[in-house]
Amino acid sequence: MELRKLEVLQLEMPLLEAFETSFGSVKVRKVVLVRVEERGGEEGWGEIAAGEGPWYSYETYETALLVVKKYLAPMLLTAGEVGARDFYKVVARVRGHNIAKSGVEMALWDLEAKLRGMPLYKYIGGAKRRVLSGVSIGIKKTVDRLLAIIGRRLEEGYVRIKLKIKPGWDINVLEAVRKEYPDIALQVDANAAYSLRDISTLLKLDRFSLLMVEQPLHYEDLVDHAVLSRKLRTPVCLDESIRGLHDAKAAYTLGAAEIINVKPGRVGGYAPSLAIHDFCSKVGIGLWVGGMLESGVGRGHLVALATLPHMTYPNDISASSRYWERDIVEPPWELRDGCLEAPQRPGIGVEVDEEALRKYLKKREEITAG
Ligand code: OSB
Ligand code: MG
Repeated sequence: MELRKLEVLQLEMPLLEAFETSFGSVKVRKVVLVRVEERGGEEGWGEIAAGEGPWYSYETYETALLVVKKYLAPMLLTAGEVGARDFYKVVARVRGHNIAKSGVEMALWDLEAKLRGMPLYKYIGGAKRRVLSGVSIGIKKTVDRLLAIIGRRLEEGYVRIKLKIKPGWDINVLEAVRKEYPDIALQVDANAAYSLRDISTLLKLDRFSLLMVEQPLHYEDLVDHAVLSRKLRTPVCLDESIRGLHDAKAAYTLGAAEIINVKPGRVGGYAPSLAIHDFCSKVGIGLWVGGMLESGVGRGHLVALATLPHMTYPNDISASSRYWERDIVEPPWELRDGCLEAPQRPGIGVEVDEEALRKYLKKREEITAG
């Protein structure tokens, strides 16, 4: 395919409920969408899931916009005939900035699948249509409030609950949650809030039959995770530390993780996600798909990825109604029997709803082949 233009759209989407983690709180999600259009007029959509500030990652929605507009888009628009698989050859000079790259790369995959008339999940080798839907619950003002929210999410049908933890909001909270809900599938995510000095607290996690503990230690430290992983019975899952296949291999060699959370944004899109998937399925590291409060567009890509055969744990891919009053896609993502279903329509399989988009749109910029 040959691209005619690339657009970046900036949206502000208020979350139904503020989302608080060990690194901060978000009430209004700054969503950045990428729209690519080829010469024949077909379009593809991607999402840049960077945060507002450099807290989860060094990238922010503003650094990502800069990198897309100044480097990635000009490289792509002058590359002539390109397939989604060629993206990393075309932008090979650009180091890092995976979240920015992923937004563009995923739009190319959506477009390419549409041109072939195929649902994206089939195009990438998905093995199932229904993906298990878990929900990630932020830090709350009180434990009672948290217990009430867990109850509501279980009623809605989510198959697994993930709780954000940080020093002071951990063992006490888990004791209360397990008292009320002894048997639910439960895991925790620290977003790098602990160090090995907290080992006595971390070892107490073994009391709660958790599916896993996600990113307990520093976001760059595989060695300390390897030390912890040998001492803890609860499986260690890495999120922030895995920025690509190299990190997954290093984590495996060191014994730093039993499980990896694949976020296409963090690793740079489909090509790196597929590489990590194939490696982990070969060496026996567990996998699932994480989220970063994406709109319905980004969610479509998460669903497609989660259909891969080795994605076996429940994913952080919740229904549209968990995040937004009104999502920007038609149809919105809905939970059925604890799962979201990959659509059979071409590409990500949902349409961007222009009317809903206008409600949230702050800025739309176009970069053309010139
Ligand atoms: O660490 O998994 C995380 C959201 C933003 C940034 C980091 C994380 C998260 C979540 C939310 O846990 C998952 C979702 O999109 O529902
Ligand atoms: Mg995480």
